[in-house]
Amino acid sequence: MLKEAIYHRPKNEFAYAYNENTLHITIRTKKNDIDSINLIFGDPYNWKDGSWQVRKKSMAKKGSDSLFDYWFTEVSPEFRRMRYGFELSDSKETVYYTEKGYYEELPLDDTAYYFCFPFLNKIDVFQAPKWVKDTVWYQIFPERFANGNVKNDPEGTLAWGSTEPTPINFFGGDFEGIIEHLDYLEDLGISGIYFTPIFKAASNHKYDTIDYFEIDPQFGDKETFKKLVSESHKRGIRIMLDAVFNHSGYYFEAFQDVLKNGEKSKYKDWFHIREFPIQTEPMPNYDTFAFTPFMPKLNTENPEVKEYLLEVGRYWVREFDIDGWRLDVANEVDHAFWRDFRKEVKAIKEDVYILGEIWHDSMAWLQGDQFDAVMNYQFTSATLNFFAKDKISAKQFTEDIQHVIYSYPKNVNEVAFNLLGSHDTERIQNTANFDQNKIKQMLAFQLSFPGSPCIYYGDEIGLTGSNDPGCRKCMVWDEEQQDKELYNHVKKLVALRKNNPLLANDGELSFIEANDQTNHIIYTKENDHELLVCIMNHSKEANTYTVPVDLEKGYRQYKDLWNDESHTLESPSFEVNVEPYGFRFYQLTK
Ligand code: ARE
Ligand code: CA
Repeated sequence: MLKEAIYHRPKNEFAYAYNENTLHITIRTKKNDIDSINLIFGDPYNWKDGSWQVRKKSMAKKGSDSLFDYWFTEVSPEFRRMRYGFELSDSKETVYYTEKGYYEELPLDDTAYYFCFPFLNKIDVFQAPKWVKDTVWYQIFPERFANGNVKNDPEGTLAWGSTEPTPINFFGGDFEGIIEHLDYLEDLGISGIYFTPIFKAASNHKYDTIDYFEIDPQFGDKETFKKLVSESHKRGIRIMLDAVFNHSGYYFEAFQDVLKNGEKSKYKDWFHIREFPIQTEPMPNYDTFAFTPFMPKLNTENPEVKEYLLEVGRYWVREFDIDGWRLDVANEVDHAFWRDFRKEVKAIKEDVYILGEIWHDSMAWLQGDQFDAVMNYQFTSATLNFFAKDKISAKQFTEDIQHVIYSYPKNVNEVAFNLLGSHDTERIQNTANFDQNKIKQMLAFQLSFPGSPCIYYGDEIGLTGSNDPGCRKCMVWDEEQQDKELYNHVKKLVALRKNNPLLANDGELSFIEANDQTNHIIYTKENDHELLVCIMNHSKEANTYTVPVDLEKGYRQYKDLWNDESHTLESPSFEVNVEPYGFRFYQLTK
């Protein structure tokens, strides 16, 4: 038993309240090292004859990444509090692991030995808006989706799609264009739109805000935006805006005032200015986003700045009824700011979704007091590495993706913003080297995975493009030039996910096969009456798989959800032949 590899902490993804009365407990051990684990637990105040009263519950090996196994169980302590330890056994020994270390015998004379979940306070339970787990997002970069009104086009606007996007060119996309195409989005079946910034700014991407309370005139006015929100809501589509609070734009009034009045400016503490006079070249002498002089970092610790930005957060929710905020460069803004931000916007609309843009481990922001989710680029990279780039094998993929899952609590994973690409990354077409079968299979994976998936505008019709700015091409509306087959594929996946909760967030996910010879994976999701079996054949050969079924659970039927074919189960397994880069979803019922 490799004790050094065993890890548990009574916090974060290892011990958390899943809901008002259930605790989830996870312990990590070296892969394939331990045979069984029991959770030993009790109420801290429950003593009898000088001995602490405990119970035992076996833990299940939930999954593994490349180095570790993860063991899991859930408990609903009667008085919402618990002390606990672990009984671990391999072929040679059984030991007890507690907060104070390892013991050969269970110490029952003092609860101070044990891990402590002091009390399950309802207010501390991580709670994201309920609608998010049933949402399929669509990301729109407003400058490039559709031009519905040439009168608001910025000077020098180019003909739609006439040339490649550059960091500075404009094509005139706007709200009227988006409203005209809401029926298209409704037909696709999506239920939320994430817009990159729409507030007044100088660039085509609008991440350099000039005025947080104004819509950029190239997109339209506030009335048109209201109409966009209400027309979307009518179609069951929620709206999320991008909040760029880490930095302002160069032409933001407060920064302009500092440029003009230097140390005398009443806004001098709104930014992080290292010395006066301010210089932008060759290097800015104030903090910025990356080293971009036209994006001065805002001092969110300054109460005036804080109040100003909190009002921005409240204003667009209160006056325009938006449903979510995506927070730009969220990890470079202080935690205290985000805690207040959450309170303020949720006080106006309880079920606003707060999504941070963080590309790295984000547990620190996902404890219930700050964000509901982060843009899950960890999911993105594992998924692209396997399905699009062929950079990793089947086994490595299932280990990498499980690593992502076991980094977070389950209620966090249910609302994770799972994307394959965005305005900051290469298009999936390019990443997959334009292989349509691989792309279709990858989309099938994304839309059968827990979380809240997002489709980047145009991916559904085969839009191409390399990294920023290449990935920001004008949407193609000429149907002759759209990949209709891909569109129908995405549409069908979205509908299937909506109609089969197991394809979304219902049930327990397990990876049951990952084979490097045949390069296939099989994963399942199961609730108390149904089992979903997903098979992905990521190889150039057709392959036949034998799917084992536990007949004792009473499964008697299986249905191919994609091809809509039902079969009766006669033996404890069934055989499936899957074409190269094909996939299957089987629903097993009793
Ligand atoms: C422009 C040029 C780029 C150039 C860049 C360098 O277009 O080609 O590389 O300048 O200065 C916005 C615009 C961009 C613009 C940028 C700066 O959309 O077009 O780029 O402003 O003017 C990190 C951050 C993450 C950030 C990405 C871009 O952590 O927050 O970098 N993403 C947001 C938005 C962007 C936006 C900004 C921030 C600024 O989504 O669109 O850019 O408001 C690794 C790292 C990550 C890193 C990621 C991507 O995985 O771990 O931390 O993200 O790569 O680089
Ligand atoms: Ca326009």
